[in-house]
Amino acid sequence: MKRVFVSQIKKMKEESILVKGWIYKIKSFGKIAFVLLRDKTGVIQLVLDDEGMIDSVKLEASVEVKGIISKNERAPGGVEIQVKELKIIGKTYYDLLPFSINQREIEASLETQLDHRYISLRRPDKRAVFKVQEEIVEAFRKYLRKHDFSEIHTPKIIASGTEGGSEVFTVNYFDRRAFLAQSPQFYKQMMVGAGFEAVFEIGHAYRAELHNTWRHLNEYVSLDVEMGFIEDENDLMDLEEEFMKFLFQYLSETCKKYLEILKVKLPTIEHIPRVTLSDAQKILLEKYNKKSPVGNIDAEGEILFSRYIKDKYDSDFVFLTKYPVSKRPMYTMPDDENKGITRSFDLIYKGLEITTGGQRIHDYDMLKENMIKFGVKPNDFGFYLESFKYGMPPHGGFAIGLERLTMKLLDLENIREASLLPRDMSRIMP
Ligand code: AMO
Repeated sequence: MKRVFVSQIKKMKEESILVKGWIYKIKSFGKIAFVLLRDKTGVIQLVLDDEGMIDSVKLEASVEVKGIISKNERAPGGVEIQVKELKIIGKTYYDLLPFSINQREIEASLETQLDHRYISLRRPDKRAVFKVQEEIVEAFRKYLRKHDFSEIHTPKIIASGTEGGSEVFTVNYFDRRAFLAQSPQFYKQMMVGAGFEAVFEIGHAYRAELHNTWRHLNEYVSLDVEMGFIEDENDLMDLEEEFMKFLFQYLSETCKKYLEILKVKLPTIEHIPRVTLSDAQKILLEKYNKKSPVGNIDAEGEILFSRYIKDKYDSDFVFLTKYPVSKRPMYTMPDDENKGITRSFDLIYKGLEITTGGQRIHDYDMLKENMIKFGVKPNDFGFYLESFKYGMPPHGGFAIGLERLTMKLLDLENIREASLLPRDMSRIMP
């Protein structure tokens, strides 16, 4: 007999079927028991009327069940299975589950849930986060492929940091020191110059940041884009804005079931306002008496400014543009109309930075000079700099943090909830 998934049962007639899954809930009345079986597609009620069978079931054991579909208005979903045969195919070896997963909420801290990810993810709502995340990645790939971007896979063991600063993990590479990539930055630029013109990458990024916060991970998934032959950074913001519109539309079509489980309603995106950093700082000072650090906006400022944008433009998103040279990496294109300013931007979503991007310096001499200005030795980035000797076109790009985007989209409180197996300062297991 062929296995039937729970989501298929509703459309079937009252016939014999085989289902497989886990025991989710047991309500036993001695001679009869109502048992919920859960598979990856949903939950169905089983009716057991054999005492031996009833005694054999244990929460979260995996089972194979043969029975007959029966419509019953009082059953969850209006349908149940009258069980004829039940076989335990995955035994359990516990006295008590680490925490109960079949109640309205899990009564365990996030840390405990993460320690037992294999159990917490058995809950449909916890898994739904990653089903939505899967579709975010799919939308990213679909959108960019449709616009003729090439998907690339660049190395994560690299010879030098890309983003400046000391937030880089060191690894032993045979008899040499190497680093874990903070971003595919140099390689995505090289691949634009190598003739692909427009590329994207979905890959892991590593940051040795000493931040144990609700919005930082030490390993995250970066959705990277790089595009050649641009006019300026506005081309990049246009691209990201169009992608976001596509994404929200795509998710509302593909993730109905998961968004419902998570009680999330997605708005449609009309237009994402663009505000210069210095204007945003002025507004924060005037409206909220909020002082900002030089050349930046802190986390509180991002939240306040998002609130202002929401009130004024009814947008959850805002591009902050034109960051100062001092706050951007050495590869960022200066703005020739504004001394000390770059052609760069951040995208803030519901009070959190989810993207950094900008136009890059594409001229060899200018890049070399800028490296020296930034106090980095051009020789240390020889392979990168070399690639600019052969007609590198004007280009730029951006990167979206997948977990941050997921977290804000689904109104989660902590970025760890949007990471299958998060890596933070105190966690490298499971
Ligand atoms: P940046 O360093 O700003 O830019 O990173 C881009 C985006 O990646 C996400 N992100 C993180 N997410 C979780 N935990 C972290 N520790 C973390 N660090 C960064 C954020 C952030 O906006 N090379 C440039 C991008 C570019 O210009 O193309 C870069 O990496 O969502």
